[in-house]
Amino acid sequence: MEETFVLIKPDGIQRSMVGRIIQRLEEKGLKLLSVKMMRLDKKNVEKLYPHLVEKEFFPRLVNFMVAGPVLAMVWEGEGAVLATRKLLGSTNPQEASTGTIRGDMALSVGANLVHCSDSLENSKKEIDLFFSPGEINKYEKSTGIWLREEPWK
Ligand code: IDP
Ligand code: MG
Repeated sequence: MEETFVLIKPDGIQRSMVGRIIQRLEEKGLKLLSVKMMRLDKKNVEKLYPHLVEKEFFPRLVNFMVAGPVLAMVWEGEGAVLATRKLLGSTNPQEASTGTIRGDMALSVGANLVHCSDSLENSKKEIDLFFSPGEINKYEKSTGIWLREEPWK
């Protein structure tokens, strides 16, 4: 089972999209293991986006990410990292397919509602940035077996 890190950005909170975003992830069959509302600072954003710190737009990205509270979450499921990337859609909402969260609910690359990890390796790093091991709730769901092809096994 994979775990992935998902963060609803300040625009998602301000636009009251929290419920809808969580619903999409739940509908897919992913399981919520932890959730934390917080206010990011510049250091958090640098650690979340180390590959972008040299970009011309990075100062704007920081300003945006610290502009209001965010919702950090850990989700679990089979192939959870790629499944969540696909649910979110392309980085630029203008290019994201209809049916994806960014494709359906956003218009601008600078305000694309939600972050998720892009690899299993990065998911572990990002979860560690925001959660301690004791904050991750591992538990069984009675419906979980029906997400598998052979639930009786
Ligand atoms: P991702 O969020 O789809 O993983 P990344 O390339 O990791 O995409 O970029 C992180 C975030 O930085 C994006 O979600 C977006 O908010 C912002 N970003 C990326 N590229 C641009 C850009 O060209 N202009 C403005 N913001 C950008
Ligand atoms: Mg990324």
